Amino acid sequence: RGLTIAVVGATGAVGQQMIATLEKRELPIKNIMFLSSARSAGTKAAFRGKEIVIQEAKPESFEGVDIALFSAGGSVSKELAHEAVKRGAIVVDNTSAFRMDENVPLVVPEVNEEALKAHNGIIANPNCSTIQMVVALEPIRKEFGLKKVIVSTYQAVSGAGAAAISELKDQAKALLNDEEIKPEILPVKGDKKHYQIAFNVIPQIDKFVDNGFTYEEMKMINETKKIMGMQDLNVAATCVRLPVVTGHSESVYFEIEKEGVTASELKELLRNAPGAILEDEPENQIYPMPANAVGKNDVFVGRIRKDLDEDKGFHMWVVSDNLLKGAAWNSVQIAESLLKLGLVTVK
Ligand code: 11C
Repeated sequence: RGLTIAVVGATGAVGQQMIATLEKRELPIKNIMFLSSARSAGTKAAFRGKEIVIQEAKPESFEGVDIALFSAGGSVSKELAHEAVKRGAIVVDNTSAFRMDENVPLVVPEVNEEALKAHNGIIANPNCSTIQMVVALEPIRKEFGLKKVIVSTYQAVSGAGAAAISELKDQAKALLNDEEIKPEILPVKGDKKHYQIAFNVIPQIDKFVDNGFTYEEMKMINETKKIMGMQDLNVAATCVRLPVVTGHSESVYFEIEKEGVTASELKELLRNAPGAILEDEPENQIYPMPANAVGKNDVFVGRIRKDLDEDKGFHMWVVSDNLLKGAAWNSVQIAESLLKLGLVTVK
C-alpha cells in the first residue's frame, strides 16, 4: 500500500530538491517515477539508495500516478498537466502556467490549506518569493489586519535554474582571474540582453510588462492577493537578483489596520507562527541570512521594527531557501496536506 508519485523535471534545480525532500519526509510512497524532457531521459537518479532511470515525460507516463509534482517549465505543464489529470493524477504544479486560473487553487499550506478542497486536479505552487512573504504576513493579517505591502527582494540565482548557478560560479572564477566573461543567461534567458551577475546586482527578474513592472513583480502582487484572499490589498514589489547561489531575502514594509501595535507584539506573533522562525536580536546581531537558511524548510524573519512616521507601518526582513519552501518543500507539503485532508487515497 502506498502512493505512486511522479516528479516531472527530475534533473532540474527544483526537481532534485523535490526528490531529496520526498526522501526525507514520510509520505507513504509505493512507487516513484522520475520524468524529464527527452534530452535528459536515460540518465539515472537515486531514491533512498535505489537507482531510478529518468524517463521521457509523455501523456501515458501518468497512468497509475496518484500525485505528479511538476517543475519542468510552464510549457511542459501546459502540455502534460491536463493529460496527467485525465489519467487520475493530482498535479502539484510549480510553474506559473495555472496560478492565476480561477479554477486552480494557489496554495501555501500555512496560509490557505483549505483551498485545496476546491481543486479540480491541478494545484498551483506559488512563486518562491511570494511564498516566503505570505508565510510571514499571514499571522500579522489574522491578528491585526493588513492594508498595504511594499517589498524589495534580494533573490538568489538558483531561482533561475541550474544553468544560472553555473553562470554565477563561472563568472566569479573568471573575473577573479582577470579573464573575460560572456553573460548568456541572466537576468532572463531569452531576453534581448544579458548582464554580469558575479560582483553585481541586477534589478530585473523575468521580462518587463508594459506597466514598468517585471513579471516576477507582478507574480508577487497578484499571487499574494489570491493566496491571502485579499483582492483589495495594496501590494507593490521591486525584484532584484544578487550573486547569491541559494536563499531569497526580502525587505518588507507593511501597514496593518489596527492602531497602537508595537514591534514586540509582532515579534511574539512571529515567534509562534507556523512555518516561521523568528531570528530577531539586534543587540546580539542576530537576523536571518541566506547562508544560514540554505537546506532548511522554514521561513526566517527578523529586523522587525516600527516605522518612524507611520503608526500602522512596520518593516521586516524575510529569508528562506527558495528551492525548498519556495518550491520543492511547499510542493511536497501540499501533497502531505492532500493526504491529511483525505483528498488523495492510499491504495
Ligand atoms: C526566480 N522567482 O527567483 C523566480 C523563479 O514562477 O516559479 C520562480 C519562477 C516561478 O527567478
